[in-house]
Amino acid sequence: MPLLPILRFPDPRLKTVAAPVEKIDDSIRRLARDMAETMYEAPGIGLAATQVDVHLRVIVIDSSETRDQLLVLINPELEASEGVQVCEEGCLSVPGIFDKVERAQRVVVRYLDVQGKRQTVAAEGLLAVCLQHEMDHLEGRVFVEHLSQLKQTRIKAKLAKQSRITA
Ligand code: GNR
Ligand code: NI
Repeated sequence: MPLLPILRFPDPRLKTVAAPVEKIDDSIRRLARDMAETMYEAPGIGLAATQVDVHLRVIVIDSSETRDQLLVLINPELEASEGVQVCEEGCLSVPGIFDKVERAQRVVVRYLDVQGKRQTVAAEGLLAVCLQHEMDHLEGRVFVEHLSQLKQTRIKAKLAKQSRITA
């Protein structure tokens, strides 16, 4: 199975708002499989289709220590959220950059699984952070956009310098 190339911030394609999946067929299941493989290989704890330049509402997440709790969420919707937590976040689209972001402590998310069955996940802590981080990607938002303009400018400069070195 192919690994998918991941878009890097500030690629304007990361700003695309993803469209709902209309029909969960083999092409969607293949996309989810390829995204999961790409996430595990990276390694990361989540990946949104937006990051692999597919603008459909599909997310894969595995925030378990054992890397055996894959969640595939299609058309996820935030049903409830409460509390506040601050977590140091990173993003596969913003390599080498980590900073604190404020998020809800607990969320309830409704979604369709790869069989098209309605599911609900209630999460707190890191899984709740990851769900919010991935749902942001589907709205065209990257975590650094929660930071100050000054930090965003510095991050763009640092990433531009990195890509000159690695080019
Ligand atoms: O791998 C990832 N780690 C992470 C750590 C803290 C908060 C969020 C994340 S998600 C990130 C993978 C990614 O970029 N998903 O979009
Ligand atoms: Ni990310």
